[in-house]
Amino acid sequence: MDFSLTKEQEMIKKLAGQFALEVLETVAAELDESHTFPIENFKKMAALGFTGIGVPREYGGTGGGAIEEVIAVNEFAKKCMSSSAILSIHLIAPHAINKFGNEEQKQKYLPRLTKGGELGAFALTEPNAGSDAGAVKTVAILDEDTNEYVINGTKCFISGGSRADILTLFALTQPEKGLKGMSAIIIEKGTPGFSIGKIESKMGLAGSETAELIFEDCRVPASNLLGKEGQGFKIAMQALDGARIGTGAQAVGVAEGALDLSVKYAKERVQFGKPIGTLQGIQWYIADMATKTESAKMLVYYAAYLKDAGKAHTKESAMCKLNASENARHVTNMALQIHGGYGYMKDYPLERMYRDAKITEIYEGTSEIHKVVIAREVMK
Ligand code: COS
Repeated sequence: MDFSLTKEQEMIKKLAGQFALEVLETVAAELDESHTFPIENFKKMAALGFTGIGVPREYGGTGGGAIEEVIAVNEFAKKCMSSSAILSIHLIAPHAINKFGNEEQKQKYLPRLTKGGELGAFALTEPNAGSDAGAVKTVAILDEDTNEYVINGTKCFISGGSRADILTLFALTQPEKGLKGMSAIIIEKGTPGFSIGKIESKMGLAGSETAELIFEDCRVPASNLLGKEGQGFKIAMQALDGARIGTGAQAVGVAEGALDLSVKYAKERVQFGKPIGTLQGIQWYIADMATKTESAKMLVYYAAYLKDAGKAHTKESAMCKLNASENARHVTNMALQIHGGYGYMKDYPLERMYRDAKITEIYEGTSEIHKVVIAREVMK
């Protein structure tokens, strides 16, 4: 068993770490304060090849797979969770098109979503279809005269949805069949009948815009169907199996960032005449944080390895996301505690990291849903 990274993976780690330090960290607090989506930084990610990870070079991507995605997302999250979420969530669209799209769709959309710097989004959730993703009500009915789908419905909580250029939308093409009548459709920004509704004000992850998307008699060519009619739910589930590894990588990253800051602070902060890091109470915190983070990381890498090896990874992706997200909440909480009053102040990044970490227990499927998925897989 070899745990070392390849030369190329080491290079990605170095580049991502440098970019996170020099570009992402400098704006992290400001994005959080101003609730601004860092579109310019997203373009820079594209120029460096991060937005094409997992997409073959012939379609404008940078190759690699889940391991490379984990490395980049993880490095970004150490410094700015919003930016890491933006990359991780963006990648769902090109990965879904790469896996389920036909040749024409791949050639049309992938170069734009990779080196082209266009943003992708994944539009599944609706007001009454959150954990119960199969309860989607948005419809896409084929108009046989024009060979277009006519889409009507509302999506909510769509990360990056207000900024996305190309979205994978999940809608019922045969509503009478329920989730078996769900299909995946590619839709572009600016399509008549597609508008942006409410932009949410959130507890954390403020740099990643979360939006309501409204479809009113929105027409898209039938050729935008991704995969086959009725395959939509399975496409969504498989896309989430991959995306949850990315969320695990975000969670590990924010925990590592919080641990790094805590170690530094514990060495520098003097109380009772000595650095607080010499106190056993603080050392126990640090030991717990490091152990939780390292074990979470192992599970994330294992799930990524399985995905890249083309092996089943539904269970491991759910496990790594469940474990890493709960760990991130614990670790950022302990880090905040070590920093005491300073941790609670906005002058320090800990309170932001704590708020940002919380979302990893909710989006891409709640912890409770992951337990359902894991139990089903274990008891198969
Ligand atoms: N990969 C491939 N197929 C899958 C799958 C997966 N990971 N998970 C389920 N399926 C298939 C099932 O095999 C079943 O197909 P058949 O009828 O042919 O056997 C079909 O999809 C329906 O699956 P199931 O009966 O398990 O659906 P449920 O309605 O019980 O829902 C859960 C399954 C709860 C797992 C699903 O709704 C879910 O993941 N919810 C959370 C959604 C989420 O993560 N939202 C976040 C928003 S996106 S940011």
